[in-house]
Amino acid sequence: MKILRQESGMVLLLVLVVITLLAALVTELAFSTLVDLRLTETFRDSTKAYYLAKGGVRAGSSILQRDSNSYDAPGDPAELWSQGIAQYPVGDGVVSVRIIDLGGMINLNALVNTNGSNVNPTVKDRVKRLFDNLGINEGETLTAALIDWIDEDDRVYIDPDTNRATGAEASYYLQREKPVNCKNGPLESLEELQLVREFSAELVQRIAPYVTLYGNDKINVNSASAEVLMALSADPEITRDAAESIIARREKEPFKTIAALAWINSIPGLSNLLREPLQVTSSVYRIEAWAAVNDGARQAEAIVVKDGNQLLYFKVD
Ligand SMILES: [Ca+2]
Ligand SMILES: [Ca+2]
Repeated sequence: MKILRQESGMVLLLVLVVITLLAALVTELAFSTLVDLRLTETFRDSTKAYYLAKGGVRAGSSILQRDSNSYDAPGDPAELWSQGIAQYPVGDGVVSVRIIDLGGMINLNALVNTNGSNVNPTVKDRVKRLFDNLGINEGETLTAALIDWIDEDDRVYIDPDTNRATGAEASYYLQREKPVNCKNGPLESLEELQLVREFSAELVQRIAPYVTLYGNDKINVNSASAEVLMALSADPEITRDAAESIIARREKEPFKTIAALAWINSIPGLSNLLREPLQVTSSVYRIEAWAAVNDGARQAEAIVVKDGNQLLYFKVD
């Protein structure tokens, strides 16, 4: 019965996708017939791909809206959104869609509360541990620099644990060879991180799979990577082995409640991990869509809040 339900779910999903994409194509065709004679083939293909990629994002958000169960676990057969769409033919093009759950990543903007003044100590420790676990030196300095970049004030942050002020505010950023203003507000893109003191392009690339700029300070235990799980607790017993055991367990069956995580009794340090802010759902997702029509190819990216289908960010390249 379970397999049958999943198959009919899959058919429904594809029908939904086709309807959405055809709607995108109709819009595109109304435009392209007008300009067909005046455009080069390449530009016409690229324009068609543009609308298809946008349609792909719309299809992705429709798929996400269909997810109504009580947990979010990428890779679980019941989580149709996580299967994405690979090379789906539409008209004379193809479109692919990928939906990424951001709830298992550490939200860097949660280092500072939303009014821009108070540091969240739980997230601060988490970010520091992530740097340490990834073998990145000066985790304390990097974390403090991030806090000062995001917090609204101009005072260099003093870490209460070490009593050290290793961050940087306007006076540092304005004296740089290429002066910039200290943001004193939330990060808007991962590229922006390269402006923060001591953050190189390589470092940003290294942390990118584990961090997000959206959501709250809760981590979805159904989608967190081993690196993120290890960064959650100060307990040294939450080793890579312990994190891998949690991942192996959820691959058999996703955690439908946090209590279900507590039932695994073979993991050392689990009781300390359970004191951290955890959840089994995710609210924010990134939708990536690629479309190609002959030689024209475009890609679109959106960040959406599943509840209420709220769009936080959208870009087509
Ligand atoms: Ca779900
Ligand atoms: Ca600041």
